Amino acid sequence: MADKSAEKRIGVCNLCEAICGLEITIEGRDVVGVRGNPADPLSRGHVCPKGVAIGDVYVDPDRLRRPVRRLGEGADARWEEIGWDEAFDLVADRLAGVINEHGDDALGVYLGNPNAHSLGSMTHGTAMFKSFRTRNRYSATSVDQLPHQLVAHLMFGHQLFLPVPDIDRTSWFLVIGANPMASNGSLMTVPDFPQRVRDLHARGGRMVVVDPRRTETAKVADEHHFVRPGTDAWVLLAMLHVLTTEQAPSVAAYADGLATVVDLVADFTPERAEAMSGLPAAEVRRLARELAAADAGVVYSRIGVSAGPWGTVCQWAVNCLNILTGNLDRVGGAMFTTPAIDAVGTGLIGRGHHDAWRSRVRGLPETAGELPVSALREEIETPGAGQVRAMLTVAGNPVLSTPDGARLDTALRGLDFMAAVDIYVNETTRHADVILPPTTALERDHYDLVFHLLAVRDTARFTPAVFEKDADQRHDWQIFREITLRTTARLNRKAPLKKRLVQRARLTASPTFLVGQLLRRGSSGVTLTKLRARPQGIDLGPLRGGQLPARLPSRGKRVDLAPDLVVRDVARLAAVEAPDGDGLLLIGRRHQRDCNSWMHNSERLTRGRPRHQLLMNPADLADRDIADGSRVRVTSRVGAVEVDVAASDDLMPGVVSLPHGYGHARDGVRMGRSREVPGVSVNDLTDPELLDVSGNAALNGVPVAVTAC
Ligand SMILES: Nc1nc2c(c(=O)[nH]1)N[C@H]1C(S)=C(S)[C@@H](COP(=O)(O)OP(=O)(O)OC[C@H]3O[C@@H](n4cnc5c(=O)[nH]c(N)nc54)[C@H](O)[C@@H]3O)O[C@H]1N2
Ligand SMILES: Nc1nc2c(c(=O)[nH]1)N[C@H]1C(S)=C(S)[C@@H](COP(=O)(O)OP(=O)(O)OC[C@H]3O[C@@H](n4cnc5c(=O)[nH]c(N)nc54)[C@H](O)[C@@H]3O)O[C@H]1N2
Ligand code: SF4
Ligand SMILES: [Mo]
Repeated sequence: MADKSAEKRIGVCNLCEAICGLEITIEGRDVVGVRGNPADPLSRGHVCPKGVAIGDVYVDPDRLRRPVRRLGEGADARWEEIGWDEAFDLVADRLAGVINEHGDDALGVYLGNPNAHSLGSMTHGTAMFKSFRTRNRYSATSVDQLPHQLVAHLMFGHQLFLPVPDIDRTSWFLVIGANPMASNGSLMTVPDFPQRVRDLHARGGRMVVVDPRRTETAKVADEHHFVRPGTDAWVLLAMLHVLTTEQAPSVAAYADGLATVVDLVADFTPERAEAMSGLPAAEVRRLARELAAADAGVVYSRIGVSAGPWGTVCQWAVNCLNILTGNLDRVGGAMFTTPAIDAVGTGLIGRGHHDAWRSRVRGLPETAGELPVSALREEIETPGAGQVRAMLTVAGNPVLSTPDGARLDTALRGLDFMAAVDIYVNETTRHADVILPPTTALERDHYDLVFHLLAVRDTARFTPAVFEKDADQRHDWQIFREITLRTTARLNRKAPLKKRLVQRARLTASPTFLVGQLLRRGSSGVTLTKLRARPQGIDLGPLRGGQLPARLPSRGKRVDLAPDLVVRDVARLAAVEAPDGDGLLLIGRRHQRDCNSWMHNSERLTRGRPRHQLLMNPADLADRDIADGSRVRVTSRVGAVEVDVAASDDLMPGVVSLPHGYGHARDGVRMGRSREVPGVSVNDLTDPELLDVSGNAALNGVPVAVTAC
């Protein structure tokens, strides 16, 4: 095609939380170039290999563009394209049928990670889920950041009032259980992490990493300490112990419960932390003192800790460390964003609640209306009133992403009906009777309602769709609207007419229209017109300190340093006397070129050295007479997998690591994907019985045995 037909468009990457601005070169319907947009005030030109591959999703011949209905089962399954109207009616008939016959809770829903990255899902998906009054609501939250949300709700009064590390101005940065060099940050929207670390060093700042693996982040840090998986709580509480015993602790006048915190950590000495975690007591003391002495310091922890056995206690301790050292709400510390659309302050997202009801079979508590996904399998399989008989999954793949996925895989076969809103036939959606595929990132308008809330700088950006959708495609918000309206119309128990009319009006307004309205409710002065004129984004400046207590969402504008739930769980922690067993502990791993369980269809992302292997310390291999590169059998309480092993000094002795999101060929069926990718699913080993007090899965620190095959 002639060069002059190439056009440049500004787009955005939705493949991780860094939300990089992109400059996309297109020729007709083809993406011919993707680069970071240097004019973007947040991402400043950054792009990673995944962002460069975003066009691969758009052109992928395996991607679904029209609804499909499944004929046959398992290896014999065939998919037949059907019309949208027929698909919507079929889904609505069957969902309403199950609800009418068996009650609201007979419908289970699961929301996957890409929902957070779609505007239409935030504006319309939420309304759809509300219209189903089921208690069987599940999402990737409970294999991820649930402890962060629960702690924010308990301490600050809102589940998404989350402090963000002010990485651009801090001088001392402690990273526990996160690998932003691979993940590009999480609950910290931080495009171009590598450059920001270089800047930190140039200012004379330090970064310390605590992780059972010497990760890519550890390698660019000033120091790295190994920690035994699942034992960070002892380290963090010992740091609090040092802070509260070496100086008279004080906190801002708006915080309650300091005396309780001091009591709680009294017995958590650095020596005890060393015995549990392997991190030397002298180092624990030094880290606490350095944090206290730093001009501006911040402790940051993520999924290595939140998806561990003590995620809630750990996130609470992280907040306490930042608060007791005066670093909360302070420049260079843990700060709160001031987004143009404040989903917290405006009540767009509810403040949250906990344990208002429990799961039917195991009695696990809900949080903010969701049950732990570790309970989903048993809620499908266990007969009785409230049993899940139909499922709706949206942008999710729980067979690969939640504990004991293999059993969930089997359980899904027993459903009366399943529908999925997804762009692929994946390991989960292959069980659906109908799949409804929405448009993808390049075909839809975007304003980020979630990740501006969590960003290291306040900015606002609206990116119109790069490509217009085909007439026979649907946006996700249109799919949510149709499912909601057609299903609720078929329910025996109808909402009052007025409520239904309001619902219809809300669902009919487009996400873009709603963004305009929401912007007008804020005080930033940013409007949709201004954003359309500057698609690279509008800079609203660095994070602002000194916002508390005015911005606190809690009633009474107080911080609760010692929520009851945490106090009780610290007592449970205190009763643990010694690390149990001396077997191997399994942890997860992310790679820069992976994207949870999808994107393996992109040839440019999957080429290169294989990265699906079980990583294991050479000493642990030698102990078991296992050769580097051979095949091994990994066994846990729930299952076993066979996989290639690779020796790595980067792993702490006693720890092995597998990435999640692999293991695509199940029962010899290769799903709707044409590319073959080696590897197994780590979640065939993780255990739904291993839970944090919040109900979040403890995916890290799973006891396993490794033997030669
Ligand atoms: N052992 C272990 N397990 C883990 C983790 C771990 O660290 N270790 N991490 C956990 C975490 S943090 C997460 S977030 C979960 C993720 O787990 P899930 O959210 O369950 O799964 P994803 O792999 O993100 O799958 C997303 C699906 O959405 C589809 N999709 C992509 N874009 C769109 C879109 O725009 N619209 C729609 N409708 N569908 C789309 C893709 O085809 C894919 O099938 O995995 C968790 N599982
Ligand atoms: N390239 C890429 N980027 C991604 C994703 C992806 O799949 N690929 N997924 C996105 C999603 S959904 C999320 S939630 C974020 C997550 O972002 P991160 O939290 O940064 O995720 P990970 O890279 O898995 O880092 C977790 C780290 O915890 C360590 N760890 C494991 N167990 C323990 C423990 O017990 N204690 C301590 N201290 N550390 C431990 C692991 O070794 C690992 O280095 O990444 C996002 N970004
Ligand atoms: S860092 Fe994240 S948002 Fe940025 S290009 Fe890569 S995947 Fe996309
Ligand atoms: Mo996640």
